[in-house]
Amino acid sequence: MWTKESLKQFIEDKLKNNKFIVAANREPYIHRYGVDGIECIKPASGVTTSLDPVLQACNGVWVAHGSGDADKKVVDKKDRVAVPPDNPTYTLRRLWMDKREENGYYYGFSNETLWPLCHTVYEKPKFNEEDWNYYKTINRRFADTILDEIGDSEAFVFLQDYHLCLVPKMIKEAKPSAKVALFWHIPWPNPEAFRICPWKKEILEGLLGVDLLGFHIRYHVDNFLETVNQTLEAKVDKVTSSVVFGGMETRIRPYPISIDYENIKTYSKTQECKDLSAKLKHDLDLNFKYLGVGVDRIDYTKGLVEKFDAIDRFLEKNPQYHGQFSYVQVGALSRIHISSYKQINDEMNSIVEKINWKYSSEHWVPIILIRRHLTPKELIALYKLADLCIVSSLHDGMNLVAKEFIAAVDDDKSLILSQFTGAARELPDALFINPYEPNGFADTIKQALEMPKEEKIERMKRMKEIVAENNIYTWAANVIQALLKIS
Ligand code: ADQ
Repeated sequence: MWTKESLKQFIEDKLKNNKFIVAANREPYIHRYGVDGIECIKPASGVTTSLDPVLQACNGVWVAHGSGDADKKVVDKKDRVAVPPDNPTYTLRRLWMDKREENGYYYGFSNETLWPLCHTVYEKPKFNEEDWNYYKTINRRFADTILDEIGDSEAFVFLQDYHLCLVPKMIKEAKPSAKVALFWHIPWPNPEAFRICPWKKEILEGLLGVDLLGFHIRYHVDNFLETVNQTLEAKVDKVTSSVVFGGMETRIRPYPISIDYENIKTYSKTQECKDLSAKLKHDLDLNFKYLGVGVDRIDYTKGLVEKFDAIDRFLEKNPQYHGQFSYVQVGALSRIHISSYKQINDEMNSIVEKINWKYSSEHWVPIILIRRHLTPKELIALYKLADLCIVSSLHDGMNLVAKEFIAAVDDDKSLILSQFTGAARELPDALFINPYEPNGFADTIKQALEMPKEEKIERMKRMKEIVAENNIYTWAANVIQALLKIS
C-alpha cells in the first residue's frame, strides 16, 4: 500500500534530476484579506484536495492562477510563495490574469463551454469565440510560466483538468524532452456530445501533446478514444489504449483518484476531532436522533435539488421520522458569476425553505444549510456526527466526498451514492440511487436508516479497505510509474 512516505522516497529515487511541476487553474492555498489581516484558506475543490498531499510528499512546484485578493502581497519577485503556510514543503508559483481574461478563459470557455459539454446533465454549452480566444491566451501564459520553471532542467510536468487543454502541445513544441501527463478530473462525454464543439480539433490536438492522459474510469477512456477516432486523422489503437498523432504517441489510461485516507482516519480518532464534533453539534443546534450529511460545491451537476426533493418525499412517506431525522448540507458557493449557478443556488434556497416550512416543529428543523467554507478538520468532525452521507450527483468524474466520508466515520454508517459518479464503479457496497427518480431515492434513505447494524458494518468495512488501498498516493504513484516507463 502506498503512503506519503513511500511516495516521497519513490519520487526522490526516481525523479532525482528532474523538476516535478504540477499546473492547475486553482491554487491549493489562497491568501485574502480578513478581519485580522491576511489569512490563508484552502479552496473547496476536488483537484486541490487530491493534489496537495502529493505535492507535500515530493517538494515540487505548483503553477496556478493567483485568485486571492492578497495573493500578490505574499509572493516574491518570481511570484512564488512557499506552502503550506504552517509547514512549507513545496513552492506555489502564481500567474495573474485581469478580469476580462478570467471572465473569458475561466467563467466563459472553461465553465460555460467545456464543463457542460463534458457533463451529461442537459445544460447547453455556450460557444463564444471571444471566450475561446481568451482561453488560448491564458493557456499560452500557463505554458510560458511552466517553461520558465523548467528552465534548462529536465522535467516531469503533471497538468490538471479541462482548463489547460492546449498547454501540452505548447510545452512539447518548446521542450520535446519534457515528460508531460494530464489528468482529466471530469467525465469525457461520448463522441455525439463532443462533436458539437466548434473547436473540437484544436482541443484534441492540444491534449494529444501529452505522453500520458488519465481519466478516472475506463468508460471515459473509451469515450475519448472513440472521439479522437471520429474527429482526427490519427492512429487510434483501442487494444493498447493509445493514439499516434503528428508522430507522437499518447497513452490513455484510467486512474481512479482518491484521498489521503490515513490522514483523515487518524484525525477522526483524535480527542480534538471529538471536541470539534461536539462544538459543531452545539453551534448548529443539531437536535436529532439520526443525521444525514452532504458536502458539495453548489453546482447544477451535483443533484442538490433532486436530493432535497427525495428528502421531502422521504419525510412525506415516513412521518415517524419527523423530529428524528435532520440533514446538514454544506454548500460552498461556486462560479457565482455564471447565471446557471446563481439559478441553482436560488432554487436550492427556495426548496430548502419550502421543506423546512412544511415540516419543522418547535424543536426540529429537517434541513440545515451551512453556507460557509469549512476547514478540512471541521469537515471530518461533521462527517463523524452523521449516520449517513448522500452524494446525489447527476454526473461526476469521481466524487471525493464519498471517499472522505468512508475514511472519517465509524463502521456502522451508510453511504448513499449516485450511480452516475465515477466512485460508484469502485464502491459496490454503497447504496445506489438514481437521483432522477425521487421515489426510489426516498426509499433508499429509509433503507439506509433501517438496515441491520451488522450489514452496515460489513459494507462499510469493505469500502474502507478499497479506499485505504487505492488512496491518493497510489493514484499519484501509478501515474508517475506509467510516465517513467515512457522512453
Ligand atoms: P469537484 O466537482 O470539486 O471535483 P468533489 O470530488 O466532491 O467535487 O470534491 C470537492 C472537494 O471540495 C471535497 O474534498 C470536499 O470536501 C471539498 N468541499 C466541498 N465543499 C466544501 C466546503 N463548503 N468547505 C470545505 N470543503 C468543501 C472535481 C470533479 C470530481 C472529482 C474531483 C477530483 O468534478 O468528479 O472527484 O475533481 O478529481
